[in-house]
Amino acid sequence: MKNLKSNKFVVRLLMVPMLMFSHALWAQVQSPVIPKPQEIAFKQTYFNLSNESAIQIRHVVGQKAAYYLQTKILKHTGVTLEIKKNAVTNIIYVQASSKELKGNSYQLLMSANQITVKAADEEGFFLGTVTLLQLVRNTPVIDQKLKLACWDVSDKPLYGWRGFMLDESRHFFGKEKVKDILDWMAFYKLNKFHWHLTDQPGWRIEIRKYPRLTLVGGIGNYSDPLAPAQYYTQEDIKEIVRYAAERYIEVIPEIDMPGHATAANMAYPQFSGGGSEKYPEFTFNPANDATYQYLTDILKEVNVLFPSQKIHIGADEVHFGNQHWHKDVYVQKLVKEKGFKDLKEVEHYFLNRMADTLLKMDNEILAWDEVVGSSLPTEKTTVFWWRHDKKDELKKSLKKGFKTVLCPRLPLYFDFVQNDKHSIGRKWAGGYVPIESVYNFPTEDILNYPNAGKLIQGIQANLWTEAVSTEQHLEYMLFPRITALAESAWTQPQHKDYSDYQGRLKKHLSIYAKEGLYYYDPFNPEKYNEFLGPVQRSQMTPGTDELTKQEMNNK
Ligand code: TNX
Repeated sequence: MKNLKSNKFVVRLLMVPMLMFSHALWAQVQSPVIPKPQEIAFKQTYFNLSNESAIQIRHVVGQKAAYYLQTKILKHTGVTLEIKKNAVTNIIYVQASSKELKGNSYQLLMSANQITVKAADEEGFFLGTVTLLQLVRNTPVIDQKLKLACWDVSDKPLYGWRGFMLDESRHFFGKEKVKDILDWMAFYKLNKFHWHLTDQPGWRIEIRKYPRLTLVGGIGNYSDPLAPAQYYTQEDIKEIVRYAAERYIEVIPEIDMPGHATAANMAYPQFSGGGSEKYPEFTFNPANDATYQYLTDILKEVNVLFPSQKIHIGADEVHFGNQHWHKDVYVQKLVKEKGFKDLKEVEHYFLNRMADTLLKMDNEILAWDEVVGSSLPTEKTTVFWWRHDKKDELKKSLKKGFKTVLCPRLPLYFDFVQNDKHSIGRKWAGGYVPIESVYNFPTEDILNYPNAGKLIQGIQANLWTEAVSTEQHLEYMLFPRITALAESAWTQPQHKDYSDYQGRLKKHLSIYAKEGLYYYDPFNPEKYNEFLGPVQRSQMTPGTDELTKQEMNNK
């Protein structure tokens, strides 16, 4: 008896190192998933995905996700998955959740003969499916077969606003590129596409009531003022909105006002409020009633095209080009009548009137952080904090009770360079945007501001395109920083770990290489050179230190 006991003891003793050893082996299998899920554990087994596998939909809310999975698996692996009513083995179930899964949370449970996606709603199913697709795209395909490592995943997002903004006024990229970006956004669980469609060089959205906005205002771009008109027709817009919606991405248009209006003013000069020497015809006229009718008509069309019930009305940098307001008889008359102290009050008057238009259409008001000092209704307004050097504006936004999205230049402007040696793109007093700084955002000080927990909706990266004129350069600025953005927006800070992320990132760089993307490789900066497109440094006015200084003086 005694002997038996001690034998058992020896066996146990032997098992400890054996287990430790096998555990160490398994531990080397690293999850490739970005953004990192809340919980993910390796199941020490594999699922063979092939044409013999099938999908079974156990609840109607999983239907769209199942179709997305089918088509994406075909696209990326060549494997054809059928949807079957009765299949017993080697099956992917998309099934309704047990009640405990709320909102966008999902579970992905994998074993050698079945994979189950559980969620409470359509979006949750989609997000779970995306995690599975990341596993698929990180697994080699041999003869239409994949040996998928199995994981149990339980996941939900940190923030509801996981955004990316693209400026297509400065340079126009077009539908196909935008769809490509939406695909990558979906792959990284980003869910808000902020579309900057109007600015100085070009107006890019068709408005039926005012056709000259695109026919005239669409001419030119930042590199070439005479480039033929480029813009999105209303049909194009609907196509993009639909494409995004299939990926659970909401599209938010930005119609910038009262500044950055130069292109519109080329088309309809009667609504111009003039500009400054450096920024001619930069503003809409805030003292002309007809301007409000005109802009309201425009926003009414925009509202129809975008189901998000949110319109971003810019409101940034008005002081760059409102000097003419000092001389304009109508503006001066308005100032006297209303007893305004300065042009800032004129700006607020303009904003309040445009906010009325949006609120009447049941739209939310979105604007850059210049509106923090205004009296816009806090519960209906979201402020985009972008001036990283003005943390007080962020504090004020939160203090006043504005919903707030964080998108500070440093580190969330993707038109800033990502390597000190790079020169095509912005820097701010020597500061730039390496991937690690994106990963480490938001910093603790910000998260501890009063009301931060309640009012910060999420984070967003902005890609301004003064210096970005080609698809390849766009890719270079976006990849791989988009992965750090995604993890910062999705993953709880306590689960973030830069060196673990770097391991996963390497796997994603391989996907980019396979897809032929022109990406920046932070592990091997010389791999692809900074892209030297047609825009030279001397042409990048708003990106240069010259503007930086001006901005600093003005603010
Ligand atoms: C500031 S961010 C701008 C843009 C420029 C960008 C360049 C903001 C609200 N305005 O008009 O494109 O800097 O980095």
